[in-house]
Parts: sequence; structure tokens; C-alpha cells
Amino acid sequence: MTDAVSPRFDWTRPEIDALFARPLLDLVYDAACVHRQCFTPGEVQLSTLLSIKTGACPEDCKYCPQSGHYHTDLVREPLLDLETVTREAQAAKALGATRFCMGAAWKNPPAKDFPKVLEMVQTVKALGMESCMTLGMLTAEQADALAAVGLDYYNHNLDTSPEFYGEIITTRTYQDRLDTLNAVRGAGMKVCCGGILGMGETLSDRAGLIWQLATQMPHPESVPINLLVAVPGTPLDAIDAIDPLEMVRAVAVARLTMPRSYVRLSAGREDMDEGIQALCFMAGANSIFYGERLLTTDNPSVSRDRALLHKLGLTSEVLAPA
Ligand code: SAM
Ligand code: DTB
Ligand code: SF4
Repeated sequence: MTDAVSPRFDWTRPEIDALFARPLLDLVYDAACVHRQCFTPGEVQLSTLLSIKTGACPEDCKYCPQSGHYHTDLVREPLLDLETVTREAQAAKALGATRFCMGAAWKNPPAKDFPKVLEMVQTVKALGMESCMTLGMLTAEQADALAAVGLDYYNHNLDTSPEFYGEIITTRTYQDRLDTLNAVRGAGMKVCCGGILGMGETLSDRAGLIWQLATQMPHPESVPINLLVAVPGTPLDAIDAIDPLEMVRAVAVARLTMPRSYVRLSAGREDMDEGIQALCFMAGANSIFYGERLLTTDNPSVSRDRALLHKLGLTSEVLAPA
């Protein structure tokens, strides 16, 4: 690992469009070279998710089973208690996860629940794990309070390009999202910010998303690339699935434009075969969600993921080398 690649923040939109238009294997080759200069090749970071408050969200994100606007089979759940969160974090640590990510279906965290959320962060930190939360929009005061109890990462996705965003979400704006990201940065936390492929966006929208991310200074330290999990009852349920090779392309462009960021192969791995996932790792993905649940939908089992990592000769900070 040499870390010889200096991140750039002045990417132009035509440059990103041009990267997306390159022959896929040339792109993967270059991304793999950059990856190897910036990270220990073959090392994959493992994050485990827990939904700490499920469903009945007032936002109308068309992809999301947790939105109260749609009728899915989801069972709503109020905020989990601290004991449950502690138990789940301990279990994730025992399985080899190094980061514990807690997600709540809120537009923003309600004042009455906020002290409990702060306790959850402290509990996860006490276990020696990295902590991440995704709770919706934050005020600067809330971001400061999360930072003060030691929250490492805040996840808040831009999801897609500014141009396509309005087709997917109408209850908050792109600027609202950028404002929360600024509050997170202002509080000194690391940013986890990415998006979703497969919502009916064009290639140009994917370039628009990466452009937004890659021109942030500093880059988000963690960039989740999700493949839509089409959930019955959501407006995007019947949308045509995209070619999974498009995930490889997006991962490669993320790696090339944000060389020192962790790029996470996120939701949707249940619909990606081992070959596609292997190509994504080759193209610079170096983090996954690990554990049989994402927030409310299925993720590959721990044993399947361990077998895959072993087969590909990949390791994590905790799991023994293959
Ligand atoms: N409510 C908070 C928010 O939206 O910021 C936090 C939780 S939300 C579920 C976190 C992210 O999960 C979303 O921004 C979206 O990118 C991703 N996500 C949600 N549903 C998804 C789905 N069906 N397929 C892929 N990604 C999804
Ligand atoms: C992210 O980008 N993906 C995760 C995490 N950040 C919070 C969430 C994926 C959710 C997939 C649908 C579900 O399980 O509800
Ligand atoms: Fe609510 Fe987040 Fe789902 Fe949007 S993505 S509906 S904000 S839980």
C-alpha cells in the first residue's frame, strides 16, 4: 500500500460522464490499480446493520419499504431498547463485524428519543466497534451531540442525481440532504454517503450522483453503492432490474474518483452472483454489509459471505486470512 494517489475535488461532469462511457474492463483495470495504491488489496471492511426504529416514516422515498406512504408487509416497530441494541452489537462483533450501523425510519430524530440514541452510540463504542447512525436529517446541534458521544460515521445518502431526485422523493429536497451532510462535517464526524442504482435513472444520473460525491471536499470517507431491493408495495416494485454489470461500472467510477474512500457494496447483493461481486471487489469495493438482514430486507448469510471471501482470497480486519 503506497497511498500515492492524491484525491481530486475538481472533477467536471463531462469527465465523470466519460468514465462511465469507457470500456468496462479498462475501467475496472484502472480502478483496481488505484485501489491497490490506496488500500491493502484483498481487505474488506465488514459493517453490520440494525434497524433501531422500523417503518411509519413520513418521507415518501419511492424505493423504501419503511415509508408510511406505501403498503408493504413490513411490521412497524418503535425504538428498540438499549439492551436489544447491545445484544445485537455484541453478536455482530462476535461474527467479525468492525462497524455497527444503526438506522431509524425518521425524517429527523424526535427530541424525546434523542437521548436514547446517544446512549446507543456510547454502548457500541464501549464494545470497541466503530459506530454509524442514519437517522434522517440532523440539525447542527444534533450532529454536535452525536459527535460528542463519539459517533464515528453518519450515513445520509444523496441517492441519485439532483435532476432525477424529484422523481424519487418529494418530501425533502436535495439541498436538505446537503445541509445535513454539512452539519455532520461541521461536527467533525466522518461522512457515509452514496446512492442507489436501478430506480429507473439514466447513466447520466449515475454520473450526476458520483459527481456530487466526488466534488465534496473532503470526499465522504464511506460511499455505499446500493442496488435497489424492489419491495412489493413500494412504487418501484415492478421496475425492470438493471444489468448487474452496471454495479461494477459504478463501483469502478467511485473508486477512481474517490481513491481513498471506502466503497461499500451495499444493498442488493442477494441479486448479485459471486462473479459480479468478485468484479466489484476487483473494481475497488472494499466494504460490505455483513449479516443476514440489511435494515428490513435480506442480505446474504454470514456463512455464504465467509465462503465467498474465502474463495476470493479476501480477508477482513478480524477474519483470518483465507
Ligand atoms: N431514514 C433515514 C434516511 O433516509 O436517511 C435512514 C434510513 S434509510 C433506509 C438509508 C438508506 O437506505 C436510503 O438513503 C437508501 O439509500 C437506502 N435504501 C432504502 N431502501 C432501499 C432499497 N429498497 N433498496 C436499496 N437501498 C435502499
Ligand atoms: C445504505 O446506503 N444502505 C443501507 C444503509 N445505508 C443504512 C440500507 C439499505 C436498506 C435496504 C432496504 C432495507 O433493508 O430496508
Ligand atoms: Fe424514511 Fe429513510 Fe425510508 Fe426515506 S429512506 S422513507 S427517509 S426510512
